Amino acid sequence: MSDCLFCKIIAGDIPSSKVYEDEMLYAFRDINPMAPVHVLVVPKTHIPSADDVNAENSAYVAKIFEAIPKIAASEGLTGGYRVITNCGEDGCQSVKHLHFHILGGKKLPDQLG
Ligand code: DGP
Repeated sequence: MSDCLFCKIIAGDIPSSKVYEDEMLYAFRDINPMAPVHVLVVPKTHIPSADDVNAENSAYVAKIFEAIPKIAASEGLTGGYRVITNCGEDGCQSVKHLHFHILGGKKLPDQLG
């Protein structure tokens, strides 16, 4: 989608710090890290949010969840990590392209803010 920030990052039109890439997904460092390791994983097709996952596009989500343990291992997250997707207005989703945050590298708070 031409006006989507993450589509522009995937296309290389906006620079990013790449962590992992394959034919279906792209992973890069969050510009505003909330933990020592903060990686965003996005599908290489424009899915607006988790609310838009369906039988036609769920293979992207499956591939993302296959990649997450590899990314976590390559980032040294041996003690565990958190995977988050914010969805919609109440979920405080700011970028309307499905993305999964991988957060780790320290003991994370166990409460929602
Ligand atoms: P969310 O609030 O779940 O929609 O998270 C969007 C994340 O995207 C937020 O943690 C900051 C990150 N972000 C926003 N713009 C950019 C950017 O231009 N580059 C990178 N690397 N991350 C961005």
